[in-house]
Amino acid sequence: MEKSITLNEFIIHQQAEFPEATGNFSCLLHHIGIAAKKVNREVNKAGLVDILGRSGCENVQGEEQQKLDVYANEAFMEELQASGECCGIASEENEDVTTFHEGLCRNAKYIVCMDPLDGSSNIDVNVSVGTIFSIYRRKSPIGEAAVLDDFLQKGSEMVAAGYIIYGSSTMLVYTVGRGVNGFTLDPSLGEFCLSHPNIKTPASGKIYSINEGNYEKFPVGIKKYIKYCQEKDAKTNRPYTSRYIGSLVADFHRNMLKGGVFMYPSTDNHPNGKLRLLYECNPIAFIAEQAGGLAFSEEGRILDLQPEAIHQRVTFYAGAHDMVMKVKEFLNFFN
Ligand code: AHM
Ligand code: MG
Repeated sequence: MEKSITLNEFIIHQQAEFPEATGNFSCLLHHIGIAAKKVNREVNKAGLVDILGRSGCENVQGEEQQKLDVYANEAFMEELQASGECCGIASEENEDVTTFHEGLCRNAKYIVCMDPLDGSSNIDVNVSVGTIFSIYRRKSPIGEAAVLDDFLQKGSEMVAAGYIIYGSSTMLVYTVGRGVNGFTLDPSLGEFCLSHPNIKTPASGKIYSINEGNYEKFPVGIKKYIKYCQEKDAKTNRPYTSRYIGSLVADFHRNMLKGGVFMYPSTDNHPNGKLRLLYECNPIAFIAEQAGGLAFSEEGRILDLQPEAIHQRVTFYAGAHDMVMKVKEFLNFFN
């Protein structure tokens, strides 16, 4: 039987390709893998132990039970700190950044931005959710507390980005800027195994993903693009198929593998779009580009945007190269 490559083996091989690598970064990724397994365990038993949205209840040990998004936040925060390589975390769950610069983390040089459980409203109805993360090198001196500017780096400065999808199977997908690789959790081994090496997204596809309930408030170019997707045209293989889960990781992941475009434009409730630049759009954009696709907002290429705040929102269009270019064409022409 062919032996599968585990995430840890892959990380070590990848590290060997960088002669300057010290192993610190590999250690950080290793701990992200552990946190992912912990969250996976809780997501999988969510229906059984009734911890869905029940913050405030007690479990059999008399401990307070937590909502899954709170649990995921703590699991990732703990593991990142335990790695000793992370000096600061910006999380969707925390208003302010958290910094570590003493003890184990005194030499830490990495910053992590994360959404520990994205799409968590989907948990109650057994729909896929995800974790999204991005990793940067700190700008401030090692040994001191990380500062806001460490977190407000452009996406193009990212060292690595990834997501975990807790779906029909659990997958960890990440990039260090040398293509995208996907690992599926083998529950019998308790290991992430390389299942999707060097993922490349098709240049075009048939899927468009957008919450059409917000149609009235979309920019004119997006309204026209939606009509374009629905029109019949044999040459361009239209009409396209509409698919929208409402879980960014799941929607993006499907589109990346099959070919499609994900869109979250400005709406009435969210004039700048709903998704957050630091820990949703930037990491997904890095992966999209590394898979051969594109990601931009109405202000330009996502990875070129200068962040101004930790929880900043931006409009988001990501996926297959030709489809994203077409969306851009519609936006430029009509708006
Ligand atoms: P969350 O971070 O509060 O879970 O929200 C982010 C989610 C994304 O996963 C998804 O793409 C989007 O919100 C769906 O929003 P909507 O329900 O407005 O279509
Ligand atoms: Mg989110």
